[in-house]
Amino acid sequence: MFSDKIDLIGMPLDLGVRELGLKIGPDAMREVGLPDILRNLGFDVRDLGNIPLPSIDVPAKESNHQVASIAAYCRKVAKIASDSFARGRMPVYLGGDHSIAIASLAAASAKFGRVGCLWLDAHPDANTPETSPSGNIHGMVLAVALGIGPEELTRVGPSHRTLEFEDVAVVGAQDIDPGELEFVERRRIPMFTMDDVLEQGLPAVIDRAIERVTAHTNRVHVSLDLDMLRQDIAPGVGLPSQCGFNVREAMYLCRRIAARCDIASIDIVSLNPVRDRLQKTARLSVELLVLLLGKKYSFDYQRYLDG
Ligand SMILES: [Mn+2]
Repeated sequence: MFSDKIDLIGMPLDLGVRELGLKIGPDAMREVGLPDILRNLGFDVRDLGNIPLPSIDVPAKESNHQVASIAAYCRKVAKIASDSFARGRMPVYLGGDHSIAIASLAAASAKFGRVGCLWLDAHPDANTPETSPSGNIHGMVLAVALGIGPEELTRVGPSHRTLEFEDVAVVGAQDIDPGELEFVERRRIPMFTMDDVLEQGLPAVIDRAIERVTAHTNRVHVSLDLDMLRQDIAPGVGLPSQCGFNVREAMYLCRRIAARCDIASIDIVSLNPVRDRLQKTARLSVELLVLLLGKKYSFDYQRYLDG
């Protein structure tokens, strides 16, 4: 891990999908105690709060305006994160929709040069404006990071792309649009679906993904979309799925990444408290984040200790 000094950066961004509830995702993670949990585990934590969204009033379907707003917002957050890096601190981004990764990848590559990226997600987010069935930016973010997509977004980072094709791996994909499949196949991006996980086993899959993202890079950015989880354990996301990772698998995945990657920064995205039940998803997201940081925390065990 890059540093045990953590900067929590709330990004209540919902312009990439316009889904009611995403805006309060970062606060839901704070609500279950994230900053103090990390402090009690020995981390030096600064909570930079929620970075305010640009005030806009744009109809949901006018995606051009969303592109400009998302680009401006991500540029602003990337600057804040660059300051964190300059102070030797590791940014942890709390979303918000997956568009926040445009900011985090821009900041990581500005700091470390060539970075790898583990895209842990039920969706490869590899659409372009031409292929996207919904037109939602959150489904185009990985393509944008690879330099393909609306120019305003691909130019948020230090160059026209923040990732090289050979430095990316998608893990946990299950809902893949035809255009996305063509995108990842044509560019030979390893995409490990849940079927691959079933057939090859999770340890083999994650190790191959880690090998790929560490081979030519200085650091790894981990972008965790909570919709990679099964809906019964993580109902609080926009697009829940029945076939995602269970708790045991997700925890193994995070532990393995922590043990084998030199992590630059982490996104936790798609937490939607409006759809959550009894803060289940918020709690699990905190437990997974702690594992990615190389420690362990269990809400159940803590409750037992507290009597
Ligand atoms: Mn995603």
